[in-house]
Amino acid sequence: MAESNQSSIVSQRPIVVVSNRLPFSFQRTTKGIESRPSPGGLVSALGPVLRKRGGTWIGWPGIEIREGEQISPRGEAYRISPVLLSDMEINRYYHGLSNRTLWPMMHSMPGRARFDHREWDTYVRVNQRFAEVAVAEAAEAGLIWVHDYQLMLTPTWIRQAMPDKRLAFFIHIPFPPYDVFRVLPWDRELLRGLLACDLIGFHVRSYAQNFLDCVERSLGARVDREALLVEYGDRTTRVGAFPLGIEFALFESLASEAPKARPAEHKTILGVDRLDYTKGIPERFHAFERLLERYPQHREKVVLLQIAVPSRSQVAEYRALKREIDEIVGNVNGRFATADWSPIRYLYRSFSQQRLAAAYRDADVGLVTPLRDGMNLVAKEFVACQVDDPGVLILSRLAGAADTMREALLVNPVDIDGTAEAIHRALTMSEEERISRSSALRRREQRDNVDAWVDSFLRSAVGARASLSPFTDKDFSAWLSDFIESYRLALFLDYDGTLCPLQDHPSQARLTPRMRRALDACAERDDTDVAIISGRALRDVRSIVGNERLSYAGNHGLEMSGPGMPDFTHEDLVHYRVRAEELAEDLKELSVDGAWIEAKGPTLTYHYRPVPDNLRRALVERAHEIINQAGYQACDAQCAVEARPPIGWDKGRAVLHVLRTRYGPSWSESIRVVYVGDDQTDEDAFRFLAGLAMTFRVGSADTPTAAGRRLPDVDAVRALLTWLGRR
Ligand code: ADQ
Repeated sequence: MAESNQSSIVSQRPIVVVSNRLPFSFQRTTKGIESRPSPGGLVSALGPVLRKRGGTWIGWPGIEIREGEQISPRGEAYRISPVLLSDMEINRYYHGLSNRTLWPMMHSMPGRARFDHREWDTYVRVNQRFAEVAVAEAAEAGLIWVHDYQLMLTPTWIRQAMPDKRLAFFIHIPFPPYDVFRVLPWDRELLRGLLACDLIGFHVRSYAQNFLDCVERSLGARVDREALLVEYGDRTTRVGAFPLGIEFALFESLASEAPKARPAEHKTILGVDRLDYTKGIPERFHAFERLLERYPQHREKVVLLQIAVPSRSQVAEYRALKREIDEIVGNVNGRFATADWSPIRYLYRSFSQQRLAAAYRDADVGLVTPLRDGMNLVAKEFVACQVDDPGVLILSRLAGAADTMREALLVNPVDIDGTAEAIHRALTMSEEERISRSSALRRREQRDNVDAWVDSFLRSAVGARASLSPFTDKDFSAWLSDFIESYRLALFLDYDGTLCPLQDHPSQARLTPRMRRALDACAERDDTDVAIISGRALRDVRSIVGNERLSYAGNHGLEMSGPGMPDFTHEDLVHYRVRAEELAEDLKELSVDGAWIEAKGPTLTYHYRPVPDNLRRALVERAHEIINQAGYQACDAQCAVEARPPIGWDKGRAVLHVLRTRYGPSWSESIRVVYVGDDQTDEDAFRFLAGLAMTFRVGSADTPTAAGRRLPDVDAVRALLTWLGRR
């Protein structure tokens, strides 16, 4: 089916939304559990989409749900599926790893972060649980849409269970630069989790660029900065900037309808925030204090009204912040207050949207000064509510919102003097200028409202699947030129899955003429030594490749032969030839449904590629049992279980043997090493060579790897060999 056809079908199908919290708050009453929709743009924007197409919203309900209790709100046209979490899980996954580690790290405040492996383990488990619930709900869905930093690993397991399902992610907070993100002990895991998606959305382009830097530098992924694409193994992920908007019409009408207060005796500067250290509340108070110092004409004429909604009070930093703010308010008021005027009015509580809208409308200045903020919706709500005499928005240039809200007075929130000047300018701004700025801001927010955001995200999420253009010489030059320079090159290549695609039967795996030419070109160079390192028997791999200039390692390096080194057979192998024959006998009971045994002298491989998926697990488990009982090591390979003698020898040890024999103990000073493989058994070599060589893992992005980079498929390996052959 054509891709565009497919995407229009996808776009009609139900959606599964996954977020930390459900879009309702629940309360246990005598009549059972009662629910109330949570206020907020995201809920009101996604609700109608879910109602129209059907679907499920998955999240943590925020209260303990007992066995058999129903929580789906009555009359709702979409399903609610709770993920139940214990107190311990909430503590470690939510208050811990999410709010004490990821929140400060993502806001580029590593000094506030703490790193605890137990919390990480719980984060992993809880993310997996969210994934399991999503998979159970998503059979019919055209899209699974996961939200925010609490669930960055969840896509991993969804992708494993549903390789073809459309899977998208939106990050509501900033994505920090590489130098900050890599401080996280689990940076690679988190990046890999996100890359299981087809689309990752950020508020602004610079966050997407930071993400591209991270996946390129930490994971060795290939990125296209123009097209905003990431290729990681066999998967391509699109990234993009989707600046979130608000329910503009709702705020505008709330502001128009709210009862008017009597004319104020003073001007009002308004701050509205969750009480969070990223919001820059102390800095804002200090800037206001500086204004009163510098411009005494504003004393007794201006009030700073700060509405702060309590937040995350389980976290010590937030309690400390509350104390700090109380103290600053006390100091400033103590210093400047007169008998009938206090400069700061500080309300520590939540406001209804109606009261909030009235406060926005009646303010002369909206003071939005976060130290870092993914977007910041308060700035947008303030703008939407300027229905009468418009107030002036002062906005931190460190908020995502500043990317588009250019007509605001932009400030650096840590520059106290600069912010004080901006407040003075706002308080004294002419009506004409206020109207010009406000109407430009309002027009944009009206157009780019939350519905437009949902539309554009969904269009991208179900649109045609993207892929990067094929590898060019430029890619390999960037990766390898500085590394190889003019050194001699030792090139190690796995065979099956690396030089030719995996086949049902190993005898069908042949080099294509183009691959053979690329390989021969490398082998013909005087400054390049090529070794094929395979799980096949030595004789087999040598005859199938058939180029005598190459070295060969068979049985994962237990036997080796090639120019420049004496033939090698591991000394313990003689003991295993007979035992391997006996093991082959024992395994015969598993030669069913097309599964078969490849005898390779001292080792053997049990192949189960032809076996139907649902029968594989039992066979593999039994194969492991039989192999282990026979005193061999059972190792999983691609649709196969290898039986290897437990003699502490693997591809890593074999590579080291070749390098030392051929080039001497100080080989790393005289040559450069490149290793390419696709298999679990190549991981031993990747680990051994970490920091010593350039390593590439071919194929699926799902399996973690110790290799420095990934290549999507055998064609990319051919492109690499072609480049190496003519470098
Ligand atoms: P938040 O950090 O919560 O959101 P923000 O975007 O400003 O920050 O949203 C706050 C919301 O809470 C606003 O809708 C506001 O009206 C409401 N609110 C604040 N104080 C309140 C009070 N006292 N009473 C009632 N309501 C109050 C995260 C990211 C942001 C990103 C959003 C959405 O940190 O950068 O913009 O998600 O993606």
